[in-house]
Amino acid sequence: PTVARDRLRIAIQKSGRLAEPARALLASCGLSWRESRDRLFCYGETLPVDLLLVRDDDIPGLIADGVCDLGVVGRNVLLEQDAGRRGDGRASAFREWRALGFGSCRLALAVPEGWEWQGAAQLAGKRIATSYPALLSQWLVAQGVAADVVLLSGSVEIAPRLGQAEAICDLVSSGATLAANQLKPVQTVIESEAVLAGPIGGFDDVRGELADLLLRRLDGALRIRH
Ligand code: PRT
Ligand code: ZN
Repeated sequence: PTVARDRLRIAIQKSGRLAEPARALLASCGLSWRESRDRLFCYGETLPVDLLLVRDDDIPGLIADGVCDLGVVGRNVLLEQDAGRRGDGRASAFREWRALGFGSCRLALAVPEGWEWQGAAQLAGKRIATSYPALLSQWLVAQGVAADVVLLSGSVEIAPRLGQAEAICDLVSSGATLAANQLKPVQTVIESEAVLAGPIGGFDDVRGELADLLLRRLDGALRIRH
């Protein structure tokens, strides 16, 4: 996709945890939009910076395909999809440009409360349920542990009770969901928060200047918040 474009297109989550904070942060950078009737596309008014409202899981691929220039997504999603691509022998096609300071959580291994945790070796030969197979597999390789990764797209925390797995690897913020399922976090795989994601390189048309302007304003807005 080498078509020169004169507007910047940013993908954000349509609904969910990151939707409102992402929009509010971009608005605090002086952006405003006119919403389309289908509410999937918001046309930039104060600056030529448009929004595309999508599922968070689609954001890295939209950047890789050049459909969107930038995106706001959890680092957990970005790293998982990057690890998945590289596992398939493909090159990296997106990276983290800025950490945004909201949507904090961690991808953690959790085991039944009754286990006396002695370290990663305890997971050898066990089944671990997760929605993050590439990051979990990478972590297991780094630990030198052979375990079975059971891929579930949701409700990972009930897998041990259902007998689908002995342990899980899932996002944790307050820890209430783990506790409600008699599980305890024992190891952090990655620390996550919402990030501004973009291509590996930059843009070679006017989008480069728009992105620079946005980054300057974003850095100012992030400094004020912290
Ligand atoms: O519809 P779409 O696909 O866009 O949304 P989604 O349902 O996939 O994502 P969403 O909105 O749930 O989460 C978006 C992003 O928010 C994630 O990718 C993370 O980067 C971030 N985030 C921050 C979290 C959490 N905190 C979090 N707690 N995402 C999910 N959770 C889950 C967690 O897995 C647990 O099951 O929330 C549950 C409650 O957590 P506790 O520990 O507070 O009980
Ligand atoms: Zn999602």
